[in-house]
Amino acid sequence: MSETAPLPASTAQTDTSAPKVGIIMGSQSDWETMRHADALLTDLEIPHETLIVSAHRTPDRLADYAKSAAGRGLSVIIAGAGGAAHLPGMCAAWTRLPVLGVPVESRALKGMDSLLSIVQMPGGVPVGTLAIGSSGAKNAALLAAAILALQEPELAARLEAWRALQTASVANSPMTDAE
Ligand code: RP5
Repeated sequence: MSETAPLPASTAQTDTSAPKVGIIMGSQSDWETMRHADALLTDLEIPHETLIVSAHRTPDRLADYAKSAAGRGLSVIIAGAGGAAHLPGMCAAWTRLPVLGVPVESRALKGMDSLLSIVQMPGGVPVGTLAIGSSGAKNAALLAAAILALQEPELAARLEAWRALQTASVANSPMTDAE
């Protein structure tokens, strides 16, 4: 997994309107995974922001971010981290907003450590845990879109169109190597 993919400037907003979804990640090295959530939210025209926020290295930044998120107008937070991945859970501890956790694939344990760190929350502090890696990041964005679409008919239409395109892209039968 590349650790050199460029991350937009911290606190960068990818839309000029107020962000509705916050994508946070524990390290620059998580961007290669989390960029898939960023790309999908951009495709669906959902205002969002991307930041590096580490539960361990920048705990005050995490507390400030999570505590202010609802007041700033965010509706959903997507939090991706790897290894001892406490970011989604600690974020959920500081906010009532839905938090979607993405386990980043770690080098040592292939993301099993990340997954188990995120999924096994105590009752009372929920984190919606996605799959390990880029599929999880992509699906976190789709879930965030589905949550927002409950209140936004135009977004619901864009989400349905995205799904219809995906369905149409699946071939009826596999191609052989010769084709
Ligand atoms: C976690 O530690 C991050 O979310 C990242 O997945 C992992 C490794 O971070 P780096 O050492 O690459 O910065 O906090």
